[in-house]
Amino acid sequence: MPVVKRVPSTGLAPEIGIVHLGLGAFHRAHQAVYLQRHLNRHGESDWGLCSANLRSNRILVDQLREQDSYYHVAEYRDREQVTLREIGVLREALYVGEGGYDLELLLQRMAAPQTRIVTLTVTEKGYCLSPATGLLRIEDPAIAHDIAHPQAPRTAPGIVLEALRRRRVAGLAAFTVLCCDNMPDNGQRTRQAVSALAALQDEGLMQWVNEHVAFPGSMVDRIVPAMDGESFTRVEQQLDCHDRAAVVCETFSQWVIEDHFPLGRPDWEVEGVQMVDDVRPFETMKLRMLNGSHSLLAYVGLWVGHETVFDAINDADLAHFIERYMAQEAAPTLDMPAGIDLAVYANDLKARFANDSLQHRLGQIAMDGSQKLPQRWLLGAQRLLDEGRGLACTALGIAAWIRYCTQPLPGGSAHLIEDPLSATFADLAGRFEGTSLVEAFLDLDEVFPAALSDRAAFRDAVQCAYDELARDGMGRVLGNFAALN
Ligand code: CS2
Repeated sequence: MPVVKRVPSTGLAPEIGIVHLGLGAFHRAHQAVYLQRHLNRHGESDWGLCSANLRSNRILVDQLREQDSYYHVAEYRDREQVTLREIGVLREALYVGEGGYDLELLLQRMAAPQTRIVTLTVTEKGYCLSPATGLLRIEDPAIAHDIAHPQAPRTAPGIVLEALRRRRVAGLAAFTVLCCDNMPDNGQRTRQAVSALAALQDEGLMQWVNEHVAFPGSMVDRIVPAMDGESFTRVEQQLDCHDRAAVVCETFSQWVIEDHFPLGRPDWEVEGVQMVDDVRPFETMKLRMLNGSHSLLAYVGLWVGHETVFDAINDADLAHFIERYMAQEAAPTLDMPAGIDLAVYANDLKARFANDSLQHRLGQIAMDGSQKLPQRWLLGAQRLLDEGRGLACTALGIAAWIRYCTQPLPGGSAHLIEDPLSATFADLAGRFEGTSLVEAFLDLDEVFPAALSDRAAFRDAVQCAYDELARDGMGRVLGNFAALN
């Protein structure tokens, strides 16, 4: 049994100062924890939190309401040490999924004078932007709905915009919009989504958004696996805590934020948040080193029969492959401020992946690949090619992803492809195979920017990796990498 350190929620945050969109496990274990620490330190705070679930999981919201919005975060350093944190800063949980339910309440909260910040964790696809170009997908039915019904929005950009419209009409200053999703230049991407939608609804509103709304970027990092039956049992038995809204995560946590909050913000820096002028180097580092490795572990690891990140990183050949990817295909594409040592960062990441108390499923990471790969692998790959470097690990990852999206795993039954492009993948799998299947995937302009897919060296590398996989199988291909040095 681990040694459990308990940290109760102390203090009171009667007023809602921050509204959050995307009440998932990540938000509960990241932004809410920083706010809770702020509250515990101050005793009283006007930065109480209201969080809304925009899609699935009405059950979570009901559960939180039953618990007065209190819940626990179990931060596992390893199997021996865990901190159990009580979160009381969440004042209200709302559900805005199918049927709308609390939409009006959410919009009222966002438009209230005391709300000064709106944060978001709605996943990459929640912004309705093309992953390759970052432009608003106006053909997306949910966006089409929001254009036709601006006051009853369904998408995150639509909800933010409607709340801003109400503030403008009421003569209130705009809240600051803080994106906490894993996208490059995420503040600008969010601005792009909201502003492009405004342009299609109301020109005057678009100008007001462009002039008055701050969209600082941020880099968020904490490994927070989705909760499953086993994690709930562990919380209940090991920690003696009955809480159906609990979350399990690692001890590590990082938040780097661009310091641009016209209506003020909590003094987050005291809790270790890095407030910076430009978050982009940090975001790019995390996306290519951590998330890029995660996606490789997922598509390659599932292929050889692993289920969790822990299993995959304990496979010596796969660990070697990831080290090689980080050192030769991710780190060389990064321009970091002085003082950041990428070799140390890479080692720390490997140690985090090897945390034996997290059941972080590779299948969870493999979801939504079309939305993730551009920023994790493809932008870096362009730079590798520009500089005449090799991209064998990245090419193998892409080949493994194509196979994952179109064929059952070796020895396994067909798996569910959870991805906004899953119907397209099924269509391509039905019409093509082998070389022409790879060609068809590389022609998906939503995923592969033309600047990359037009390059013969890139296409050849992916074709070659795909052929090698078909011929030799993943185990042997990984073995070949391991033999390289
Ligand atoms: C993961 C991330 O699911 C995924 O794609 O790579 O959720 C990852 O665990 C977080 O970004 C870590 O901060």
